[in-house]
Amino acid sequence: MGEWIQTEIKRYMAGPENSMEKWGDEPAWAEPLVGFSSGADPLYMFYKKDIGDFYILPHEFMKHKYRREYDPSQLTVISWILPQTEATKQDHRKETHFPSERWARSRIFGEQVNVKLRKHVVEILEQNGYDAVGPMISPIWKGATSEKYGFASTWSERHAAYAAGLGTFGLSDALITPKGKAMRSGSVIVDAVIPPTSRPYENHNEYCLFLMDGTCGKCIERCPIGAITEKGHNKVLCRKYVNMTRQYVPKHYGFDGYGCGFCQTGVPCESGIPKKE
Ligand code: B12
Ligand code: SF4
Ligand code: SF4
Repeated sequence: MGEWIQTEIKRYMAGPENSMEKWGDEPAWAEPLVGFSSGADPLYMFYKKDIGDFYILPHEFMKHKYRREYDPSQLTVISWILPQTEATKQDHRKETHFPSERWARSRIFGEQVNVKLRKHVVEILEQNGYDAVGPMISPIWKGATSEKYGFASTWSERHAAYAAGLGTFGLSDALITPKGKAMRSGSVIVDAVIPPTSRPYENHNEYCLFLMDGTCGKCIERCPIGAITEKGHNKVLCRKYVNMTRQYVPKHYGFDGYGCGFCQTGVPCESGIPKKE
């Protein structure tokens, strides 16, 4: 079943829905990575405890949609990584203050593709007799503030991807995956048991050169507002900067959009797991 889902996600992303909505049929995303974690993985309970009580567990999302109880061990969280394309990364590396058009398009039209993919995965699973829910398209997903981590929400796509063996967190907070951290992610929960993908790491910061060895720190230099320091990522400054681009994007590219993500391009972990020098 895992293979079927993986093939279906890749097939959908190779089709016409994966679009920048400009430049002919240019895709918004490169080929996805897919991983699985169990709904009973102790990490999910850890997230609720560590991030905040508002965090919603996989079986709670299912219960809300179908109005019945689920055994967490009979659920699987399907996670995917949508890597930025070479064209987007190339354009964005050159920028230092405002998002390139491709980056801003992947934020808006690319996230619309991500939403359609969540809906598509739910739909094919339901058609095949399974219950399924996309946390980010569930009415109970919302933003929230964590006492420990500041801006957060009731479901974090990156934490699900971490549980599914798809990557570890870096100094900038972004998830570094085998296809790098220039990416967006998504997930869907299903009432089926799919063998979990193994996690080839023990530590949640294992792929970040700075957090493991004190080297690199290139994302600190890439951030135009000093939101990343040796102490980590300042989300308040970051959000301010990202919001500031809401004027630039419509004025220069002609659509309602925004974005920043300089810390995700032009850095050693942009397109893969960085190697020690
Ligand atoms: C709120 C939010 C923001 C906030 C706060 C970001 C944040 N760090 O949480 C602001 C406005 C600042 C923001 C900015 C951006 N965002 Co945003 N945002 C979200 C959103 C909606 C929710 C995130 C959330 O719930 N976080 C929960 C908190 C707890 O996460 P955290 O603080 O990072 O978690 C730390 C702890 O858990 C800690 N930790 C401590 N002990 C342990 C132990 C273990 C075992 C683990 C696993 C972790 C852990 O490590 C983590 C990282 O340091 C998600 C969508 C989603 N639902 O996931 C997108 C999301 C995080 N954003 C995304 C993107 C792309 C961006 C921007 C690049 C904007 C843009 N598009 O141009 C910037 C980049 C900021 C950055 N440096 O990463 C992507 C991230 C992709 C990636 N490569 O990692 C997401 C996942 C959207 C998506 N669908 O892909 N965002
Ligand atoms: S650029 Fe370097 S310091 Fe920053 S997250 Fe990537 S590996 Fe870590
Ligand atoms: S998204 Fe932009 S403002 Fe936020 S940390 Fe990255 S480079 Fe800095």
